Amino acid sequence: MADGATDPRTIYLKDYTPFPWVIDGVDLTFALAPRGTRVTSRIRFRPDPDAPPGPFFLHGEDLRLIEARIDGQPVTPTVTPEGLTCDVPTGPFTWEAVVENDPELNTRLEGLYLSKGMYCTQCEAEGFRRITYYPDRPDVMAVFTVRIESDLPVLLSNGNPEESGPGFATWHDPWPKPAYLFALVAGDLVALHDSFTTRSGRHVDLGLWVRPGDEGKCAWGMESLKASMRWDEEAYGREYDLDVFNIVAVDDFNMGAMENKGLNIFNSSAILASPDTATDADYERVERIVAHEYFHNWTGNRITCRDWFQLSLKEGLTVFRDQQFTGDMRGHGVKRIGDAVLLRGRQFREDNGPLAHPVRPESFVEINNFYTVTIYEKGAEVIGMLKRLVGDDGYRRALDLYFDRHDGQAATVEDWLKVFEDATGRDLAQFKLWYSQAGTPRVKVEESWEDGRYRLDMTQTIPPTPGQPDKQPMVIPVALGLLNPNGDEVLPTTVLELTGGQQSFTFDNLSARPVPSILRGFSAPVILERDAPEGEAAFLLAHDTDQFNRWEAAQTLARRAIRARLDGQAIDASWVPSLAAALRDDALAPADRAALLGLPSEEETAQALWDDKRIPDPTAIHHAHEAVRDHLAQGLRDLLPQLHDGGRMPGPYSPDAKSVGRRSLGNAALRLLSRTDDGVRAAAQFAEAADMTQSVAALGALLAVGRGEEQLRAFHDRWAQDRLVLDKWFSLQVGLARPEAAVALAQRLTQHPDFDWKNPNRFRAVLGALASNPAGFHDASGAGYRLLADWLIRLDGANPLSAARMSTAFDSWRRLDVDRQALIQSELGRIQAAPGLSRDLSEMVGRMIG
Ligand code: 0A1
Ligand code: ZN
Repeated sequence: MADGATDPRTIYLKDYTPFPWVIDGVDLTFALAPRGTRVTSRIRFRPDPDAPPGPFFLHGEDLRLIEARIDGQPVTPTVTPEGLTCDVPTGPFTWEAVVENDPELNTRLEGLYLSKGMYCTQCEAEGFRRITYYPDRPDVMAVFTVRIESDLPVLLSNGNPEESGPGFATWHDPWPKPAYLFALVAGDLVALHDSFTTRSGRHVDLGLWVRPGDEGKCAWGMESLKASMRWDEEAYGREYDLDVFNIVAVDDFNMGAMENKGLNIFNSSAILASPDTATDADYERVERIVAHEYFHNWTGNRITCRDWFQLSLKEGLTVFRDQQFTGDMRGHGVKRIGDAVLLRGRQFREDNGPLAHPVRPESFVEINNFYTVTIYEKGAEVIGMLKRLVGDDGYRRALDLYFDRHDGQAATVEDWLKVFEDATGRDLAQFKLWYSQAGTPRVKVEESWEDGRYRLDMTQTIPPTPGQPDKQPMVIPVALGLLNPNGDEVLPTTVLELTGGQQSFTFDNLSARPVPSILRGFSAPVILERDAPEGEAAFLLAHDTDQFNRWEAAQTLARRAIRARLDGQAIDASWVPSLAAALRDDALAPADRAALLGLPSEEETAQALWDDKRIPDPTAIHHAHEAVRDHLAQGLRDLLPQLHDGGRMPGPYSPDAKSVGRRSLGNAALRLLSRTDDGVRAAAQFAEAADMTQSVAALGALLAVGRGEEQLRAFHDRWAQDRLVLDKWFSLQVGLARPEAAVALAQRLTQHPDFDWKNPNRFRAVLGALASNPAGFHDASGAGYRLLADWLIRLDGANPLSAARMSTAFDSWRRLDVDRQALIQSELGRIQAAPGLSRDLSEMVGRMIG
């Protein structure tokens, strides 16, 4: 890793050694208090006959050790800031400790903390060591029994409830688990209760716990949970394995949610939804994250990771599973398009910058910095490729074997690939490079046609990344279809396996030169380089049978239009008519048509320019995108009103896929319409809106054309008491602000009485939204950089994990002009020099500076 080599705190995959003891049981008692929560632990250790002996070391951070005993006898361990060591007997022994910590002072939101009077934990990745002394590593799995003492009415932990009475409750989790899956919640909470019967007949009590007042926002989360439970049984044969499953919503949370065994804890933004407060996108996000966390019960919890280098083993696989689920629920075509947009916008950026790392990193300083789009989304892509290569049946056999062979274990990427080799007989030695080589492969395709023979010559190159100057060719599944010039498909989708640096594929007996549809379904996370002949994209937009590539053709045309504007050239006159024809095609679902209206992001344009050895100017890119939108709005003027009207639906709000699709097409049309109608339709929609989807879409359409002041005020007044909606109020205006106004606005909003910088959602709603407004953030004055750096330094003192995550906004600095580079470098230097900088943020800045 870039800077890993020089940081003495670096941890390496190659240094893995097993823990020398096995744990036969853990008993924990929590006497909860805002300050001085007492945690009493009783842990039964036994030497592991399979592991080499070593020193007895327990992790522990920011704890006050009150007393420690071994087999009942007081001991005096050697305590350091990272943990403790102690002389222990050679045989089995019982360790007991009493420690104290202060949830009220915990602003990091790792370990045990208080959020609005509610006790809550977050232990992944290394938070348990902030609760008590423990071998806090994922390969140490144990059965936990937990007693919670508190006057709060609701006391929850993992597993099944045992006893409870006034002021206490006990929980027992029969499934051995690593400490990162531990959870505890205590608060004045109310629940939506439901139940689920597994296919083998186990009755499971389901509870979704929220703060009083949020009861009305639970139904969708519960529906999503039941759908996920059913789906995992049907698609993977996986049943739930406890008597209860609880979900808790918490307002202060660093990430989306956490898969603690039997007690998932959610950022309230990822679980609460009601028609008047949540948009279609929020509903989809709730459904996806509920599924993701639930699916972890098998991929992550029953089978966990040997060490944190294997993080993608659970995350890549669980993302892949949630993608399959969402595809089944909402349509595979749109889902794949959404995933590709995310991958290109964020993962390709990461892969091609200073933070690039393999799906399985080889070193890290702070593991929290590796919960990345590469580990998650590229990790999921790697599994998608594996499935494409071995086929659906092979995939299912391999997964059955995986669950069979590794249930109850802490596994590795090697274990994972081995089940595929054993179940399918395929050699995956070369495929494994996807786990060790960082960087986005580029596949160059050239074609030739002679005597009825069509040939595709493919070349793959993988650019150098930090610490990896040279790369070997990988296995790249390239899904291909061929079309006749009349539009008929002559070769249905076929997966070509590109394994060499250069390789040719030939197709015989064709009556005419075909039109290729390459990388169908985005069959591999690569960048396709090809000089397509004139007219090909428009042809594919009209005829391709592959939904993804039909969309891709529209993207290609849009990219060309953007490029033309950037270079001061005229936009191809055939673009709008060919797009209009597709938009009129009633055979295409509204959701698919909405996707066709989406332009590539400004970030994607910047990447493409950089690939062409040009220096992207965020301001110029923004203006080119705006001009292209104006051009579209003009060209589609006659069609847009009817598309917009189609999104208006009578009756109560429903988040089903069909309704969402109609609204998304209607609102995509509205966005464009507002450029030519003085915002009249958007203002009307805002005034009439009966749900948050229509309201936010209208407000966004107004803000995007520099209007909406009055509506913004009304929106704030109406929703001043709703934290989640207020987050939207903050982020919408910053994200859509004109480039020259964005920084000043963000700055002003950080002074707003509702700006609560210690709440990660609110911090992100302002500073994250600024970073997502590239032309605003990259304002040539450097004011955006300064504002973000100021706030990162401040946030780092309270919440290093979130500060480090947000710092990635700077990771594209090398592709900017020298003036902007100098401005960012000076801000990164300023952060680096800040006194008491966290390990989290210093690692990120170090890697970015390189
Ligand atoms: N495993 C969770 C992600 C997660 C990671 C770290 C957290 O806190 C530091 C919280 C959640 C998931 O994949 O959903
Ligand atoms: Zn996950």
